[in-house]
Amino acid sequence: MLRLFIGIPMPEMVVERLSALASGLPGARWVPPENYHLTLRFVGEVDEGTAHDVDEALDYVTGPAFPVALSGLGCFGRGHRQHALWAGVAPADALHHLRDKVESALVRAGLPAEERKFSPHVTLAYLSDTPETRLATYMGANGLFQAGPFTVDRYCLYESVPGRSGPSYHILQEYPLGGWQPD
Ligand code: 2AM
Repeated sequence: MLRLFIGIPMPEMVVERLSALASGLPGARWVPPENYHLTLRFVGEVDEGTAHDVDEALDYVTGPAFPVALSGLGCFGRGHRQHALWAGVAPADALHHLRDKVESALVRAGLPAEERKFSPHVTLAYLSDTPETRLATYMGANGLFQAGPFTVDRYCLYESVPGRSGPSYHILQEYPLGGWQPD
């Protein structure tokens, strides 16, 4: 079985900016910079045949390249149950449009529809028992983070491989954007 997701890698200049945020928060398990990405669609565990179908479906999903900027930091969870720290994405219709096309292609390929709302983000850390006061201080210093805009000219099929010090993400396939478009 393969654990798959579809995402957008971050360019080097954004990786550098994001990795500069990775300190000063007790209880944070920082995502290694090589793992930074924006998830378009989580697929989960599938067999090789389904992985092949997913790849084939994505081959038909294309569109223009588009700009994206990162804007602000946020957390999933509430109060002392905050569990993930992320960089948000400035509103970008083209990103939602691409995500919708990917979603339709996967459903056509036989995968169940995604029920969760798309909330684009780049996860920076997973938190456990981070004191609320420390998180508030960190957000006060870094919460208005901005990076980009950068051009999204491809998206990727990733495999998530579990490891002792957390998962590593491998790009299995890249799908270019901005090439020739049919009328
Ligand atoms: P996260 O960054 O918010 O943790 C690989 O695990 C990617 O898929 C991560 O970006 C992760 O989101 C996302 N992911 C993991 N499990 C998921 C799930 N059950 N539903 C949606 N996205 C998931």
